[in-house]
Amino acid sequence: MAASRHSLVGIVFTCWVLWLRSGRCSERSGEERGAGGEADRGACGCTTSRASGGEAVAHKYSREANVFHQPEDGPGRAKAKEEGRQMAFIPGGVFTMGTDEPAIPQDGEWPSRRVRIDPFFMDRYEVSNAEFEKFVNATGYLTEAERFGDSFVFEGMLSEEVKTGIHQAVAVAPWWLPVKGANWKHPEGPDSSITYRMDQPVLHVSWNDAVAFCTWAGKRLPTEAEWEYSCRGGLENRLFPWGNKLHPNGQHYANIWQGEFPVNNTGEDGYKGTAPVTAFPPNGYGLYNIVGNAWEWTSDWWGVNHSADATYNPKGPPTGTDRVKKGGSYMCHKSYCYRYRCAARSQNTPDSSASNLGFRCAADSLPDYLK
Ligand SMILES: *[C@@H]1O[C@H](CO)[C@@H](O)[C@H](O)[C@H]1NC(C)=O
Ligand SMILES: *[C@@H]1O[C@H](CO)[C@@H](O)[C@H](O)[C@H]1NC(C)=O
Ligand SMILES: *[C@@H]1O[C@H](CO)[C@@H](O)[C@H](O)[C@H]1NC(C)=O
Ligand SMILES: [Ca+2]
Ligand SMILES: [Ca+2]
Repeated sequence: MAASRHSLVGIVFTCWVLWLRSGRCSERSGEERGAGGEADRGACGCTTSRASGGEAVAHKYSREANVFHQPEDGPGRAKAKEEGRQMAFIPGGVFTMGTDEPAIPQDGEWPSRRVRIDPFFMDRYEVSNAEFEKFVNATGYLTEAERFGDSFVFEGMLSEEVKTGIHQAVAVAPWWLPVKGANWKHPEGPDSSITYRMDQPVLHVSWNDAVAFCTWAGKRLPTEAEWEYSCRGGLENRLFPWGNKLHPNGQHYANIWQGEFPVNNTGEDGYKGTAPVTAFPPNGYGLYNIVGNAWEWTSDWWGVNHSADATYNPKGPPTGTDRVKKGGSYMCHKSYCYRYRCAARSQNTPDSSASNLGFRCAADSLPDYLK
């Protein structure tokens, strides 16, 4: 394994230490945000205030919310499948990128700055296993995790058999384990498969793998600015793609972690692992799962020093060691990874294929086959 691939563990470690220091914590609704001072915010956006019982209400509505957006049969299903091959038009405009109230200041979420974006197209959905398989069938492409022979997997997802075979572990971040044979076709190691998850996001793809797929599809990765602009769905200064409340009307709008992190994943949003890329309501631009479900790679190099000056189609630092990923994942909980907000960001080396990394593609104009 390349040494650079350990950066994931470094990030997890930093979070873990701060998490230990700041005490355990639970979800707060968006309205409560800002009430706490800087002092109660850990590196992971951790706070010590308690939840207000919203989870119970959310549980009541989660099935309905999910069923509504996953038509089982008939024209609704056909339409969803059709849309799966399409991209959303994102009108050009000016938006406020980042935030002046960073939940995780050291991630460089701040300052807020005005950014102009040219019109472009964005995949409505995360790239699914089925789409990635089409690419692999057509090109014979071998992902980096397949070539390296391993990838990091969340312990709670592993079988006892796989776990007993692992002797190398990261003592301070025990829930991430390097698993031999884990890759996009075997997300939890050799004894797992994607057979019944073809409509779920492809995982264990590196930045290089994502670029290869998008290029093959006549597309490209979005810049971080394009990603964040499309995440916001036309809303200004909101935490999430749909607004400021995590569970408006008690409904789940994203696949993240419910329960005590990292020991008790209750799956109140309907999913303990990944959800179909068509699950949950779309945002104002018709994008699904832009936060939650799989992390999403962007094209930019990572940097945390942003000018407050207005910019036009910014592309991040000209060079670096890590690439920006956005949107958090089904593993994210506020106590540890409050990164399922549009302004939030994190990083990985381009060759990292850690378990929850996925992507979607963007394009300046629609590829011919989609017209
Ligand atoms: C990829 O190829 C395999 C073997 O020929 C086939 O079974 C599978 O359906 C193909 N996948 C897609 C998405 O076309
Ligand atoms: C997990 O959390 C749920 C809801 O809080 C609780 O009912 C359940 O007992 C917990 N399970 C474990 C193993 O702690
Ligand atoms: C941050 O960026 C500004 C210009 O955008 C530059 O003047 C300053 O030196 C940079 N600071 C660091 C620590 O890189
Ligand atoms: Ca979930
Ligand atoms: Ca996502």
